[in-house]
Amino acid sequence: ASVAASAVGTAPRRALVRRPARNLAEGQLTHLARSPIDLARADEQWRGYVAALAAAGWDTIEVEPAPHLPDSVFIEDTVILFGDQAVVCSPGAPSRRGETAAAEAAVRALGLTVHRIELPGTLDGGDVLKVGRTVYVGRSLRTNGDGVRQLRAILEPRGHTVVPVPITKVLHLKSAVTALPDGTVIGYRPLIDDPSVFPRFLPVPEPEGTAVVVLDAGTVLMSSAAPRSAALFAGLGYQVVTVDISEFEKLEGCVTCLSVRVR
Ligand code: CIR
Repeated sequence: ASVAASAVGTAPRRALVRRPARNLAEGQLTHLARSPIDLARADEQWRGYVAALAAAGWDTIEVEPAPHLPDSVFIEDTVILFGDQAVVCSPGAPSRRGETAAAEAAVRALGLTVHRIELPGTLDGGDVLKVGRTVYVGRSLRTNGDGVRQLRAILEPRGHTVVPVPITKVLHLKSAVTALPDGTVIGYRPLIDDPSVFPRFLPVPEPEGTAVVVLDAGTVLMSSAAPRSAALFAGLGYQVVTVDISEFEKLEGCVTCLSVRVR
């Protein structure tokens, strides 16, 4: 019924989400110092994020909550979708390995074909950025060479090109770069080892401005912590929806981490 829905025809647009764990405050930290988490505020911010997806025409599917897995809200890391193919990830952090079973059950319930990255291969969904048929994969602390090799073996026969990208300054590839609807890769230059791997790269002025969720061809969702980046995208003709996700940013999460879009 919305303008956004008409932009992509009549196909239902769905996104997986997972509500925050009760021990969210114990989530993994790699580059940031621990600061107190307000759980009530995190719950409220998560509801705001889900409401923003819904307002843009996305039906959200809630994966079974995991109240004792602190990082389970960051569902993006557990499964990657390529059309009707799902790749269940192999989390690089041992504390996160219990998160994948429910994500796998959710994508099976959607009728998708399921592939799996297996140990000793590790791969976090936050390291995977799709731009057209190109799949950039962060070679990070979480994703190892075996994980990249397994993903390549799944995707290359299906017409995707897997391009590994060394990442040393942030947790995941998508903590440093994401892409606008037209495929331009955006990122905060100091967080990126080598932006020349991306054919079209646009630097943004704030670290929280690196992450956008494409809601439709003309609309992006991003953190309210990056107003100058929001102004940059608006100036390029995009509609920008912002959400406050400060409690998740304290745990090195960003807007992309909180959902998996089914497309
Ligand atoms: C972690 O360290 O695994 C979580 N505290 C944050 C995960 C963020 N996910 C993402 O960037 N895709």
